[in-house]
Amino acid sequence: MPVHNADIAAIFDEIADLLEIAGDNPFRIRAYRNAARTLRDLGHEVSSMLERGENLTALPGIGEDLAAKIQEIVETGTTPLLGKLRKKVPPTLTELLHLPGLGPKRVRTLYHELDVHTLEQLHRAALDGRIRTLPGFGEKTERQILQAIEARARLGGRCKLAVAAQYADALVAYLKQAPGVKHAVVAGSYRRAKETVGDLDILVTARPESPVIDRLVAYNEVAEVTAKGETRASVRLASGLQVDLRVVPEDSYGAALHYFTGSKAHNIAIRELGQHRGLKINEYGVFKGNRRIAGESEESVFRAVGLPFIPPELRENRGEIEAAQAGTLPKLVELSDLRGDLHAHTKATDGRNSLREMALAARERGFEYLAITEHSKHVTVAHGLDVPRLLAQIDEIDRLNAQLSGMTLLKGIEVDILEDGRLDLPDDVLGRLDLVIGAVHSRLHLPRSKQTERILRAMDRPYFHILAHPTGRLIQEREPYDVDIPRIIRQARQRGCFLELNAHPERMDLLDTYCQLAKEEGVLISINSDAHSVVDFDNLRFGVGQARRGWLEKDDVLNTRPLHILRALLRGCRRS
Ligand code: DGT
Ligand code: CA
Ligand code: CA
Repeated sequence: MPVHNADIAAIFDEIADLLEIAGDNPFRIRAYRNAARTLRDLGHEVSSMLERGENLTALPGIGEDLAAKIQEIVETGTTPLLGKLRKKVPPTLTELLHLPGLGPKRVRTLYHELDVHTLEQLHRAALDGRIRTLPGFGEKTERQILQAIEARARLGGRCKLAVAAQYADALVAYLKQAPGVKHAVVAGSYRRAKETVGDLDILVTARPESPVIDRLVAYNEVAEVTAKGETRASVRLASGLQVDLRVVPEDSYGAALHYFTGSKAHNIAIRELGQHRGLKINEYGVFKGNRRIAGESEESVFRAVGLPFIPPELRENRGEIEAAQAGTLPKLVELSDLRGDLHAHTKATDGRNSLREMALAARERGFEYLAITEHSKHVTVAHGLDVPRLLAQIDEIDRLNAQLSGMTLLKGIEVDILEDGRLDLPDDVLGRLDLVIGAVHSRLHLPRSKQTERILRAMDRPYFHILAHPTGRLIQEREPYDVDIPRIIRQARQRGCFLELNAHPERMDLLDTYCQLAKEEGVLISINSDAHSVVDFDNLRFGVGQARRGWLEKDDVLNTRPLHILRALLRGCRRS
């Protein structure tokens, strides 16, 4: 089985986790974490680099020792160090480490004092009220732990969209190589750009004799075949992702694509529309009696029930059918509408690339502008900027802008919103920037009224343009803060400022339904990558997907504006 960068990164992360629990040297732990990140961000497979005889130490953060470990993993699938560490600490403890509020020290205490080393045991201990009795834990921590475990259980085995995309792209390309295959596409929640997917529903059109099902079963990442028939198969990949494959004849393509794209609620509503017209709709076509009247394309299916084409992201039966009937479907924003990105980090804080590298990569993508928005000093883990370092970066941006043609760097900051709603840097400094993004990174568990008040107060400061990742949730890791988003959206409208849709795969924050609300209130959304390296701009694709699920059009999105209009809009949110 081939070893992908993601597999090696997962091993390094686990090593780092186990070292942390064992109380190892922080520098060593950091080295493994950085290497994991390097591997995940890399645009090509290290296994191919090794095949070509290239030296891995050329990669950032990879020294001799790590290069040797990578080689070992590529050759054998693992490294003895992992086995050694797993003997020292129960490997299930690493799962606990990823719960909010649980650092290595607390995980060690749970293990030694309560003999807790699995999530289930932790859940049990929290339910029994045993955790609050431990030194340094308390009732609040216990409640947090309980909530986090329950949030995780609700999400079950779902996979983040950006992660699913890595597997989907490779698998579809592979299936297309089977003889007799015409179309191969991923339908289901994936095509609707849901933030997480339960499985991949792959639809293939092929000649009846095509060996495409055998080809799927022979895929080298298949771990288990759960069903196999003439026209369908289900498998589980080594990554845990489930795949359903359906093969239909070419003339059913549209009907099958519509059916398997869903959502189920949308399908049922469309089928009812058909019934009123005396039509039967299924995955093979649209039928009047025994005669097939449509189904070769999705358009033909919609046309048969008197509707225009409805984009997949809208198919949730949340008003799209009524809008289609009324002729008021939105013309959804597209990736190519974005003229720039308003949230990015560099090496100066926790990013991986230099200012120049980020600027050149943005220009390469055809961006007209890129805002550099480092963390402020309050975020010490990210080495946030204080005033002198920010001023130095402002000068550096001025110098770079003077040299660059065709792309403008905007001077920004992702400034921390402190607990009382003040910002982490003084107004006279913020006033020198093009753009101030405010973000909550601490005290995430304030009661709803306090958390809301804190953010509203920050939005009232003289320099405040965009609220970053408004709900603070991390998919499958952390629930949103308890905060009144509708109230914040109304305040943004009054103040003329903006909300971010953060396209980082773990965030995808703002949620689609709130995007819709912002649109109704006339508050523009900025679709930002929150890039920490040049490859992160790729994530904008998923941010746009989420924006489309939120019914956003080009004009509803701040960073579709040309630079001079953007500047005017930013000036519009200044207050004396
Ligand atoms: P997921 O996988 O949980 O993220 O969500 P989906 O929407 O991909 O759901 P999935 O994989 O169970 O099924 C794929 C599509 O197949 C679904 O979106 C609509 C269609 N479908 C599945 N079951 C039914 C059904 O009972 N009735 C109808 N009308 N459509 C169905
Ligand atoms: Ca699915
Ligand atoms: Ca499925």
